[in-house]
Amino acid sequence: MTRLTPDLIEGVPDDTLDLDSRLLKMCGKTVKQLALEGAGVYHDVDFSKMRVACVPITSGMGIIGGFSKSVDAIVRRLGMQSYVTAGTDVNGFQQAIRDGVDMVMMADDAMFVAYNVHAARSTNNSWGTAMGYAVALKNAAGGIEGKDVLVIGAGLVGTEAVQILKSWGANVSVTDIKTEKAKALEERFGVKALPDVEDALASHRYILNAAPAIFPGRLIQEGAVISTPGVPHYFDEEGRKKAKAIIHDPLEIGTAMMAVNSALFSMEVSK
Ligand code: 2YC
Repeated sequence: MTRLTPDLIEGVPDDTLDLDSRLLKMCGKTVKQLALEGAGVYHDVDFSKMRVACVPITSGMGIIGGFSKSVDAIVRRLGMQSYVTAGTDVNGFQQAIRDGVDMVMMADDAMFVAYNVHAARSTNNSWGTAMGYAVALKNAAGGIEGKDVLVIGAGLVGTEAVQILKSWGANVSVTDIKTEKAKALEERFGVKALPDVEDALASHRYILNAAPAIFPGRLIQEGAVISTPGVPHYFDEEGRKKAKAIIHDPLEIGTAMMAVNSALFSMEVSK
């Protein structure tokens, strides 16, 4: 699990990335539309009645400056009501429950969840990031069925992404510097493990990069569509020129996906 740092997320509250206009250009969809699609909903939903509490968690390596504020801003951009609890940890959780919120968002070093109080169910950020970036890739690629897709990274996000892309009928390959991790996914899900990361990248046009790795532009195919939640995030001049689309943000797509999916657990919405 790659841990965010304050500098990576400082622009999230004020949306300095202007993510929606970038996504509209690359995928033809906004963050909210991508998240709804990931939840199987192809029309707008009014989330204004959804009340959310973001609880800062001090365990492990502790609070990340700006993390709760960023989650709060992302959830508000979906149209939900949201606030960061004054208390942290169990204290903050108790405050949220006493306030009668519908959903609690909180993260320790290993897990980030959106907990729907009414449904007593949660969605986590590994699935949310995988789904959000898979939907973005599908839209940017103009559909993914029958297409060769490479997932880089057989960790928590890559493992979810492999399953999602396969379920959509893509020909999925997976690669990881720890080849045994990719092999394990080949055995579990019937996808193809590729031993050499660089060769795999150079031979694919559609890529979901869920690894904390930086790839030189010489490996990027002309016209590549790269959906890449991985941090640190960097593509050199050659890579940026050759790629048709490079879809990235430090936190928003995954958080929006998990918040929308969890909120819908307790909403009557036609699919
Ligand atoms: O500020 C806080 O409440 C901290 N406990 C938050 C820690 C988040 C650690 N996880 C990460 O940095 C990333 C997240 C985007 C989800 C997975 N890794």
